[in-house]
Amino acid sequence: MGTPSDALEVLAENYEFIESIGPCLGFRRAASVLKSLPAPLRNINDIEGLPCLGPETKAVIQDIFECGSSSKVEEVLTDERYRTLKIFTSVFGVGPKTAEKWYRRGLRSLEQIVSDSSIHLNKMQIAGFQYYEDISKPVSKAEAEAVGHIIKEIAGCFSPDVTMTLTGGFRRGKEFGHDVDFLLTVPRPGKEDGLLPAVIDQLRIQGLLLYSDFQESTFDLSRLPNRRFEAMDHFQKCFLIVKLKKEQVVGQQAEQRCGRDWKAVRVDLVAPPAERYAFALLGWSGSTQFERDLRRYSRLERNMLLDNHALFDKTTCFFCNKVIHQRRIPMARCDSTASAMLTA
Ligand code: DCP
Ligand code: MG
Repeated sequence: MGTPSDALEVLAENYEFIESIGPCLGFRRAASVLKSLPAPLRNINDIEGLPCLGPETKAVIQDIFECGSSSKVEEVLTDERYRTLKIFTSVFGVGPKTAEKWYRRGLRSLEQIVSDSSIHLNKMQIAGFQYYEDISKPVSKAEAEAVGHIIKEIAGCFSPDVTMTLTGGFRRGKEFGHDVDFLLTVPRPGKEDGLLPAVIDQLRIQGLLLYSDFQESTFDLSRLPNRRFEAMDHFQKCFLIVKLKKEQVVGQQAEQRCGRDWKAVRVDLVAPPAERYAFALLGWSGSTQFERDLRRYSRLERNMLLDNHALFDKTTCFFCNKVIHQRRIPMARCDSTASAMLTA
């Protein structure tokens, strides 16, 4: 089963599949606490004084130390529904809701899905199945860097002063990831709008584009912050599958696959305006749990709102710096700014 944090991740995922968000987040947070320890737990006494570990979590860890595994976790791992949803959600473009729908129709394997003509797959899911063998395998750091060289070269032709950063798990020092995330921008305001379309076009011309889902920017600072936190930011972005040739990877880590000399790799590109780059970089560096805790800390401890676009001080107007006396919605703007915006 692996480590106690792996066990807690299994329980979190199972709760995610049944859309039970509270327990899901509780187990995820506990797993993060264990992962952040300087050394692995050696016995049950090591958890004394650790934050965010509730009684259920403690019971799971205790079972692991006393019996070698947790019966609660074993039960989940052998549960047909959990196992099936885990397989279905491993396909790019398939979330828990779709997986659940397929499960309810009695489907249990990926083969059954692709051979069932009554199932309508969207463009993303078709690509997910088409390149499943490659994109369900981890991407190595060398592969991520090789993708980075290709994108940087193309983006550099669009604008020589492009800034590009490898984000996500690789920025946190991970050796493997499920995809490769990059942030790109150019200094001249507005010019970033043309950046991702140019990169996508050039990848297509070079025969390296296997799939692309481009999303226009809906970023408008005057409409932020939102009252409800949104998982996705409003910057221009694209979700891609690119062809990475074996010879492009330093050390040739990509072994020959089925006689092919390339591997399909999932790549996310995000292009915020240069003046928003720092916030976007913070938001895309992760981990998801760290981002969640950072936003929570901003809100509860600092009376501020943090998202991928900005840090809003709830006590002063974000636009003119005047003190806001009354807590109002939308927050972070004073009455005069709010009415100026309404009449604009
Ligand atoms: N992110 C977030 N909230 C989400 C999804 C993502 O804050 N709901 C942020 C944190 C992630 C980053 O975006 O670290 C990149 O998303 P990925 O899903 O690619 O996650 P990682 O790169 O961390 O993991 P992996 O190594 O599996 O790609
Ligand atoms: Mg990633």
